[in-house]
Parts: sequence; C-alpha cells; structure tokens
Amino acid sequence: MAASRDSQPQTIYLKNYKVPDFLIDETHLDVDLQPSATRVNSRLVMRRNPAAADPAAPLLLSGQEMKLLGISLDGRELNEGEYELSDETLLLPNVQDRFELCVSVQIDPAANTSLEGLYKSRTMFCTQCEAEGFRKITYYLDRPDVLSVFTTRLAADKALFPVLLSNGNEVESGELENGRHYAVWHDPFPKPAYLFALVAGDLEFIEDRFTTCSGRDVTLRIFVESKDLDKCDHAMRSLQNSMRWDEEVYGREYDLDIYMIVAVDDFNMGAMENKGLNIFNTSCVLAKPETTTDLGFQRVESVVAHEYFHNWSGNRVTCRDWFQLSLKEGFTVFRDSQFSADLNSATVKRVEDVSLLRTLQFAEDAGPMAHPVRPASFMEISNFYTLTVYEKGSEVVRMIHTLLGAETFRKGSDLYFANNDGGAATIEDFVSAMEEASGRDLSQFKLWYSQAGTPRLQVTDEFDEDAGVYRLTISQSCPDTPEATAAEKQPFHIPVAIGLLGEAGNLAIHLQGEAPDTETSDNTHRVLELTEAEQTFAFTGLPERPIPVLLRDFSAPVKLEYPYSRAQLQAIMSGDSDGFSRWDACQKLAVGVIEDVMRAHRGDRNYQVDQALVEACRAVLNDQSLDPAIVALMLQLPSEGYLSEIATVIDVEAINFSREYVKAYLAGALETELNAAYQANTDTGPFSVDAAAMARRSLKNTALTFLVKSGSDLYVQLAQQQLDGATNMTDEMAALAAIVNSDSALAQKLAPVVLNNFYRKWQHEALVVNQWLTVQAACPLSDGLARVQRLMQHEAFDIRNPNKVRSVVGAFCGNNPVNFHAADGSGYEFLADRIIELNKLNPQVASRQLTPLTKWKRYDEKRQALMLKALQRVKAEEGLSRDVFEVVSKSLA
Ligand code: B3K
Ligand code: ZN
Repeated sequence: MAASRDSQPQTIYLKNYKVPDFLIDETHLDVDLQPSATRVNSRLVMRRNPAAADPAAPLLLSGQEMKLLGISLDGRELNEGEYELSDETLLLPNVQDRFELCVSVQIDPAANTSLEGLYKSRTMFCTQCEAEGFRKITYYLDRPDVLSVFTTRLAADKALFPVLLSNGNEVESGELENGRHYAVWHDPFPKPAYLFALVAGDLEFIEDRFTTCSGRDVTLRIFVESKDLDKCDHAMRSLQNSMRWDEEVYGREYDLDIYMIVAVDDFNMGAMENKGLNIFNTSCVLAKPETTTDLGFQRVESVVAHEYFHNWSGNRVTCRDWFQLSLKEGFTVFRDSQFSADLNSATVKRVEDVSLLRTLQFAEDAGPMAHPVRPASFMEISNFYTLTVYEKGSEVVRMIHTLLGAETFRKGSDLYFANNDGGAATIEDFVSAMEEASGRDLSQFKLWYSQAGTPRLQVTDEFDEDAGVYRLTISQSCPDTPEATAAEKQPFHIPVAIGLLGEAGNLAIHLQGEAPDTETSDNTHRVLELTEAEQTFAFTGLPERPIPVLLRDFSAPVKLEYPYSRAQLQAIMSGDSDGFSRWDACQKLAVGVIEDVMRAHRGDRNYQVDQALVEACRAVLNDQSLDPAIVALMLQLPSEGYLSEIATVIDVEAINFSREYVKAYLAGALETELNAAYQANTDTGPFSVDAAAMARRSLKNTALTFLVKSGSDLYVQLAQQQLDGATNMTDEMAALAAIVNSDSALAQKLAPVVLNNFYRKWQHEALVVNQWLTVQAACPLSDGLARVQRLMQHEAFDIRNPNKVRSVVGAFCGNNPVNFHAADGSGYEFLADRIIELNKLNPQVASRQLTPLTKWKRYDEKRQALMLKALQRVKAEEGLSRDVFEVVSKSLA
C-alpha cells in the first residue's frame, strides 16, 4: 500500500535550490529479488561536494517505505544512536570528507501498488524511479544533480525470472544455490538515480542492430512476454528510424553498445528513458495491424522516438533540479514532434499537436493548477508532469527555432550539448547556448518560462488604398494565474508568422522600413516579432486589401482574436499556402456555425446551419489535390473539449447538442460526397502503415462516422459490414464506435451484440480490451454512469492497472462530458469515490484522474456547487497522498 502522511505536505521552492552537500562517485547495488521481501544492499562511494556551502553538513539521505536492516560506515557497523531515522529520511550527523557507506534494507515489491520504485507487474519485477522513486529502493541522494556510476547485481529465482536486466552492459552472470541465478550490470555513464532501472522476468526478445554514424555496432533488443513477440516489429523500426534521424538532424550518436526496451502492463505513464534500458507501457510498444489502430501505431513511433531522444536531451545532459523538468521534456517533445513531422505528414502532426494544446493545455493554463513552464514551487513533483511542462514547453522551444531558423538553432543545440555533456543543466544553460549561437538577446523571451497563462493577442487592421499600405496592430495581454495577476505580467516576445492573401493567392510581403535584402527567400511568409504590449506593423506595396493569415503554423501558443468574416475564412481555407492555417480557418468557420446553433437552441429558435460551412466542406471533399488525412481533419468538427475551452460558461448539453446537430446536418447535406470518399478510400490491397495508407483510412472512417450519423439504416449496415470484414483494428474500431455511438434504433439493437462479439474475439488481448472499454465509457448516449459502473464490475476491469483506469474512469470523466456532467452530480460523486479509492493504491494515477473536477469554475452555478462538494469530500479524506492533497487543495483555494 502507498504510504500516507501525518503532516501537511511542504512546498518546495526553486529559489531555495542549493548544491548537494555530498556527491556519490560510485553506486554498487546488490538486489536479491523476492516478491515480498527483496533485500537491497548498497555500497556508496561518497565525498563532500567541494562546492557545498556548509563544509560540516550532516549527511541526509532520502528513503521511504522500507525496513532498515543495517548501516556501516567505512566498514564499521553503526549502532542506533549514530543515525536518525524518520519516515522519509536517514540522517548521519558525523561523516568524514570521503567515506564508503553501506546500507541494507528490505522492501516489499509485491505490495507496491503505487508503481513507483521497485514493483511487480504481473509476473515480472520492474522499476520506475523518475522523479523520486529511487528512494523507495534504498536510502540515497535522490536528486537529479547527483550523478553516479552504477554497478548492479541482481539475483532471482531462475525459473520464474530467467531474464535479469539493468542499465549499461552485462559484465557477469552465473548460477546460485536453490535454483537462483544472478547477473551484474555496469553502466559507465554517470547518471542520477531517476535513470536507474532493473527488470527481472520471464521475457523473450526480438533483436536487431544499428550501425552508428561513426561505424559502431549497437545491439537493439525489445523484451516482452512471449505472447507479444509478434507485436514488436514496429517499435524496432521506429527505434532505428529515431537513431538515424537524431544523427542526421541533431548530430547525436548513441553511446552504449546495447539499447533495450522492456514492455510492462502496469505502468503509470507512457514510457521511461532509463539509461540503456527503457521501460515502456505495453500500449506504447506493442503494435500489429490486427490489434492496433493507426493512432496506436503513431503513438508507438513517437514514444519510442521520444524516449530514445532523451538519451541526449535528458540523460547525457540532465536537469539540475526538478523545476527544470521542461529542459528535458519540452525539448524532447519538440524533437519527437519534428521527427514525426519529418517521417509522416507535417501538417497532420501540427494539427494534432495544436488541437491537444488548445484543448487541454489552454484549459490547464486557465485552471487552479496553472503554472509556468518552469514552475517556481511544488508540493509533489509528480503533479508537474503536465501539458504545460511538456507541450507548452515544446512550443517554447519551437518558438526559439522559429526565431533563430533551423541552422542557427542547430548550432545552439550543438553548443548546449557540448557545454553540458555529462552534467546537470538549467533552462538558462539552454537559452544561453541559443543566445551564443545566434548573437541574439533572449532575455525577454525567457518570460515564457516564468509567466504562466495563455497570452491573448488582439489584432486590428486598416488599409490605405491610395498608398497601398496595410497596417496590422497587435496587442497582447495575459490573464491572471495563481502566481501573478495580469497587471503584474510583462509583455512576451512572440513570433507571429503571417501571410497576406489576395484575390489570386498569397501576396509578396514588404515590411515598411525594412531593407529589401532582409527579405526571406519566400517573400509571401514573414515572422513578425511582437515584443511590446501593442505594436503596429505596416506593409507596403499592396495592390489590394489583403486578408491577414495570422499565426501561421501556430507560431506561438497564444489565443489570437481577429474578426474574420466567414467569407474570409473560406478564402483562407482554399487559398492560403499554409496547411495548418487552412485547417484552422475551417475550424473557426465550424465553431461559428456551431455557436449559431447553440444560440438558437438556447433561444428556442429554429436552427439554421450556415451553408458556408456546407459548401466549404463540400469543396474540401471534392479537392483531389488535398491529402486525404487533411480532408479528414478539416471535416472533423471541433471537439466538445475545444468548444468547452473557448466557451465563457461551459454549457455541456448545448455544446453536445449543437455539435451533433451540425454533424448530422453535414452528413445529410454531403451524403453523396461522403459516400464517394468512403468508396474511393477503401483499400483492398495489403495493409500498410505508411502515411498515405493511414490518410486514406482516416478519411474513409471519418466519412463512415458522418454517414452513420445521418441516421439511415443503410449506413449502420455499412458499418456492420466493415466491422465484420475488417482486417485491421483501425477499421474495426471505427465501425464499432460508429454503431455504439449512434442512437438510431437499428444501431441500438446491434450495439450489445457487436460489443459482445468483439469482447469474445479479443478478450485475450489486453490492449484491445482497453479500447473496447474506452468506446463504451466515452459513449455520449444516455445512462453513461450506469454503463461505466457495469464496466467496473466486468472481469476485464482492474483498478490496480493504470491503463484500465484510464480506459474506463479517464474516458468517462474526461471524454464523455454530457454523462460526466449529469445535472444531478452523480458523475462527480462517482469520480470522488474513485479518487478516494485510488489515493490509497496509486497516488499518481489518483491525482491525474482528478483533473476534470479541478475545472469547476468553468461551469454553471449548480454544477459548480456539486463539483465543489465532490472536491471537499476528497479533501476531507484521512491520509491523503501528497499528490492528491496538492491538487485538491489548490483547486479549492
Ligand atoms: N520521463 C518520463 C516521465 C516520468 C514521469 C514520472 N512521474 C517519461 C518521458 O517523459 O519520457
Ligand atoms: Zn520525456
């Protein structure tokens, strides 16, 4: 069981950072694995840090949830009076300047349901140490600025755990008595404890190789349970592609002789970049066409890449302290998004990233947990693995890339890696390398790291026809966030990429007062730099009043307001050269049309769907020059999550009703085109996961979803045919969801049957069953809570498995707004019950699941009261984990 605390958690501040008093040159671990009584003996070669402030400081080690068996200092056993033990620390008041410390502890991995530290996942032992899990394995200086060379000896029962792995290279192995065996691993690269890993299990592996740019041969292994061996090829290819890409684009070569990935079923997040031994959630490694959707394939590719890229941005150069988390996470997300953009469609990737950011990160920025990309304080660091640190952090790096250009950015990243290799760095180190490479002053830009909240840009324009001068005036502001009021915030340095669109296409851009030679090769695209609260940019030589295409490629994570007419949006949709802006114009048009219906719905008036949207969508469907994936994205209406994020007060029912209404209307009006798109994009040949094939499936299934929405039995039957004949999970799942989510009589008659058949067919594939759970938990039809309660009783559900919790609780509370926000508050009470239950088992998952309740201020008064009541009930619970306490108390503050 996870430990609970007696006292209120302390807040930790960035401004109080101090260098460690001690360093650990060598860490020798001897781990004797037993499910309920694992013995960990450590031998630490330590010395005082010459840079420490206090040359006589006592030695304070972190450690929790373990039984101390013995301590010796330089070979002498210490008695109880020579150290002080508390729930979370071990203090040795008197140590020399150099010494060897040996500590022996006993831990209970089988009872560790927090999935942090050493734990059991099904039949295997594995670890998760980031951020502060190592202190559950042994007493240690568990902080990222203490780097040590690790040697790890593992011993376990050979029949049950034939494979024994840790970081680095295996240097020894052999047999022991009683059917046990051992292996010794040595990692030559000094690393912080959060990158330590061990695995023991009955695993098999696929193996391949990679020859690095300097000609070194690296062995690549992916370890899984034998039943999953047929699902590793895509991850292996993704790994090889990542290794090649990082050499080509960032000049980064892999450093060890072996790279291992292990897949485990019970994992709190996607994956972990432990040095040389990545541990992955099965959902982010395993993929084969029959069981995995295209989205699943893409996720595997990007997570494999992300963890691989951490070998440089995270491992070779790590973080000085956890406030710098975005230094490795923001940068690595940026790197993996560049990789995915390069390997697949750049526009599709950009649209997906921006949708996530605008829906979920913007909501985080506007809620009680809002924090800067580099937070100034926290109670529990696990709560700060957020969309802000990851996705907004990536956008901040992207802005530097935009401001500097690819070539200079690369010089900056080379400098950053060279200057900080083998060390623990800060965000300043990163930005100053970029400054040095570019000769630019990024001090104002750094406000992106310290000021929370989503900046708001308001744009007005005027055109002087006689002079041919067009002026754009942009003003910026940033709303209040917990750490600062709007008035306290300073203007950001914001790159605003623009185009100017004329009747016949994009116009040449001449910025007034700028010498012609500063123009870029593409004179129809410019990056304006907004640095003041308000700034005017004048463009000369314009033959006509242009339509401004603002924030192309989403050049900054801001909310931009400009009063576009629907005709202007249509013009951008069909005429601009930036794929992202075309999609964005379509979204804006759809938002306007859905809002029309919402207004009519509230006022009980007749609904009218603006033909502009219908015709725009028709044009998109008929445009043979467009990538089918883009067509699919343009047709998909803005999500309920996004519509909620931009609403003043979130009216869940009106949002759901209006969006569904417009969808059904489009389905009817565009039936012919949708049908044609369905037929034209149905592949009969062999299955492929290349971008073109995925694009066709995406459009085909988008068309199917619309067609089923039209209500005609014909299309429900089409979905059933697709379900029965599918040879891949993308088609199968899309058809299943279309039937389950349709309220037509035929679909509702079919739904229980197809769900049952599906379960019977896939019950032995956990990842497929999770998708089956999600489809049902997220189904917006009435009685959602009853459905979810039934799912929780199903044999396939297990509250100890985070993937199952996300598939049922997460999908219902986060992805099924009409049911979760039921007017009687039953959804809120359900979530509070789950949080209370999970708090004891797995605090990290519990606190993550709380997110929907933290947004209570965004709803009507009745719902606010009910959400508050649920939060207060959680807060009143005895023994709240630090994780849940922090989120719940900040939400109620
Ligand atoms: N670095 C890990 C995240 C660890 C989360 C710990 N609560 C995975 C990643 O971002 O690559
Ligand atoms: Zn990461």
